[in-house]
Amino acid sequence: MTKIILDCDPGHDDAIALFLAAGNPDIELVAVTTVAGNQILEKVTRNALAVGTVAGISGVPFAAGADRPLVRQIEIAPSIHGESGLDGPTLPEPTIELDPRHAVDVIIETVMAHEPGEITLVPTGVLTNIALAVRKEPRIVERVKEVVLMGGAVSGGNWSATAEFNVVVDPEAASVVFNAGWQVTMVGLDVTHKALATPAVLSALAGLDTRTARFTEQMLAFYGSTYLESQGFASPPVHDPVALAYVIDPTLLEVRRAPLDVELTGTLTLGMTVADLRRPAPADCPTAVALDLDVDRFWALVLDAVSRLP
Ligand code: PIR
Ligand code: CA
Repeated sequence: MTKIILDCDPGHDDAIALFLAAGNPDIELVAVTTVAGNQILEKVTRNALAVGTVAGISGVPFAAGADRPLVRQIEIAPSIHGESGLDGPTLPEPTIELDPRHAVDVIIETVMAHEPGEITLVPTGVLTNIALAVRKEPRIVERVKEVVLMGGAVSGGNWSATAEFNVVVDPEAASVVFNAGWQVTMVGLDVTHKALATPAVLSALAGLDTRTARFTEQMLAFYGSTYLESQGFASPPVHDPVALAYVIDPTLLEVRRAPLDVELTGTLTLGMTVADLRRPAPADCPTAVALDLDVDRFWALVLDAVSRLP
């Protein structure tokens, strides 16, 4: 069993990551924290509670975190995720109650209450909460097992020509996370753009007669239409569960250790993630980047998790 904290901004693909966490038998979800990103904090937090309710999650703290980046203006992505941040399905009235603590305190308290090497952080949104947690309690750095995040890209971008949304919206936070000294694996667009919800995936989903599967179908119908319209994808990339899939089964991804940093002063390249792949990484290099994905086994894992949920 791997214990994870999912720090997210649901978000259609964050919701599917939450389903994977809830339905996979090898993952123990110990906390869900939210951060402003795909939509404002209030909306993504509401969505997290509703999605957790669909999945039948109970006994897991859900806590709201940062409502804006460390330094920059907030940016949101309604062109992809809609006005609610999770347009498409009808959201149930949440039965999960929001934890009164700040997400940053939930992250710190959860990590410090577990043994060293027990908790894996899986950020699937902007990295503000994680950076704040490192600054508030630096001892989490050596206590966390590893950080496996969805964000960045070895090559290209989606929010600009050179930058990915989760990194460029709060690049200073990404800098803190990449340079903290803990093990960081960046699962970026290079691999998540292969995790496409194709017609074959949609029909497999349609074969699972559960409310979570129907909810997922409704999400993907909306998310597919916005991805087609705004980025010309025939099938939408389902980014966030790929990071968690790596935690569940590292053989699903090809990952290479490499020095990694983020551009904080560029004009055309603000938020660009730079991995140095020129030569084998030094032995003590704590960062790694994902380069390839076993697409069929990834979807089998996601569908299996969804099939186990209500
Ligand atoms: C996806 C996202 C933001 C913008 C676009 N265009 C597409 C969200 C996803 O939730 C994912 O975590 C990450 N940010 C992909 O860039
Ligand atoms: Ca996300």
